[in-house]
Amino acid sequence: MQATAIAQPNIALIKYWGKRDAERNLPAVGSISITLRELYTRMRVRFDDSAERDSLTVNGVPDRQMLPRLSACLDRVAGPARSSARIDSSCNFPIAAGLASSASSFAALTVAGAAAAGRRLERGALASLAGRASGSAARSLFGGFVELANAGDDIEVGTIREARDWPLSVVVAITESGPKRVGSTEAMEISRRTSPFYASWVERQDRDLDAAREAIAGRDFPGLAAIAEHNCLKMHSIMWASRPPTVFWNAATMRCLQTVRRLQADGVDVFFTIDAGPQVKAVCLRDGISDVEAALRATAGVTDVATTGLGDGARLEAGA
Ligand code: 2P0
Repeated sequence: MQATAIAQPNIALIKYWGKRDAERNLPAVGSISITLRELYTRMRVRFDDSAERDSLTVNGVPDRQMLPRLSACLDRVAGPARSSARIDSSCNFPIAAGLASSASSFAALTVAGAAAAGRRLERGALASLAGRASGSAARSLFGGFVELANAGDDIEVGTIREARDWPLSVVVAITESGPKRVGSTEAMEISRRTSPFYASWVERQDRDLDAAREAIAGRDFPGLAAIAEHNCLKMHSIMWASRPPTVFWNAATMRCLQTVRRLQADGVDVFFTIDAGPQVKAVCLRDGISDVEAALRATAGVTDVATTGLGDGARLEAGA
């Protein structure tokens, strides 16, 4: 009746933005991500017949705001007739600030919830369930380089290259630690309804996915850098052109981009990507880590820098 799981966030190199079915939370486009190693969410789920309703703590503090989404996820994982659940979550990085905390949270919740309910599910089935709660969470079920594709009425997710085959690093530059102003789900919907660029984004995504897959297969860093930066800037352009506009960047976000450009001009293998928040993720090869860290740390407005390699998919915690 109790299980604990751990999951890491993932960073999309080819982004998911927009839904083809809001009810089932199916993405409009495929995506490719890398699962991180050092940042994590740990979730403990305990089904308890004596509890009247679900409860949640986040880093030890009771939280009501996130609870309805977590309860709905557990209903799908364990069935609506399940007992009430006590959910305890802890996270070693800022929540809801564009660092994919929902991805690691729902991936860990799905794995822990299924185990606590005694359900043995394949990883693909767990990914589908996690994806119903949060699209990007489906990718955190897998490690290394992960592709999420649309497949009929469902999604299909899997590792396309192991982390050890191409051990990239990610330096995350934190430019703001508060929660974001607009949630991804809402921003995506505004983009879909109002952005003049949305239709061409959806139409061109397969080409970007092909280019990224090929670059990953060939460990072609400049190739992956070019397509990932292009795809990221395209996603933000859609939002900038929506009504009302969604601008997740701040001045330090832009300065980090300039820092990455300067590093590239100096011959460092590095590229940037930015998600639904103001943080900048700089992806680099191991040799470049100290240069990238130092340059981002020295960038005005950067409050912290965290470096991580690539890691594994969500899993039950040993002994839990
Ligand atoms: C991604 N993002 O591919 C993209 C890039 C943010 C920017 O997936 O509505 O929390 O819960 O399915 O997964 C963040 O959105 O959205 C996201 P929902 P989610 O990583």
